Amino acid sequence: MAERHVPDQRRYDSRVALVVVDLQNDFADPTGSLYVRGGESVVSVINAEIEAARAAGALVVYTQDWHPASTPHFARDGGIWPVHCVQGTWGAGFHPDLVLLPEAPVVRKGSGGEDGYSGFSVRDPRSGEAGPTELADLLRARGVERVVVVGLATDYCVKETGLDGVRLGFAVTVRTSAIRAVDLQPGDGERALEALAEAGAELAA
Ligand code: VGL
Ligand code: ZN
Repeated sequence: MAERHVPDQRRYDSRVALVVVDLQNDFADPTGSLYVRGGESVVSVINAEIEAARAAGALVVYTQDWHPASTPHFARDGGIWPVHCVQGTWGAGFHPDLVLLPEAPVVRKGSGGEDGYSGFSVRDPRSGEAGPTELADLLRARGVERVVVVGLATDYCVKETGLDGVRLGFAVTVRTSAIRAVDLQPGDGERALEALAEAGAELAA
């Protein structure tokens, strides 16, 4: 059963940002190369959330997994994932039903061949070297104190974005009705939520 989702406009004001994680065809379309089961079903939930944020004057930011054609993130180049979200391809594009606010920033991660699980940082899978994306600066410049995280996938990019958000000093809310898990191992999604709660993120349906 899907959880009931109530877009709550009271959650949003100018110190809150809604971060929409990787609502891209390869994850959200059943024919996508790294389809996350139920991914398409969060789009309408997220659209309602975007509208609530917009109406309250909260910033909306979209992230995109944005890989080069060849990267050690992909199994064929030594990593673990099927080829997905290659820059400029259909799979990397936003799901066609997702509401895109024209003025909203888009943060692309992984474009230099790094793993980009978190919207806040990227990491070279070979050297382990990590570096920030523009997301934290962008939020701080606007006085954002809390991020509401929605999107795909619970056990990778949603989890790492939420954990990084906490580490960087933001209050973090994860909306559990607006996320779905890859679940490479059964229970990965549940364990991700436990890790987020343990780190201090708020879990809200
Ligand atoms: C993701 C696996 C590989 C995600 C990205 O967006 O959660 N998962 N790359
Ligand atoms: Zn990826």
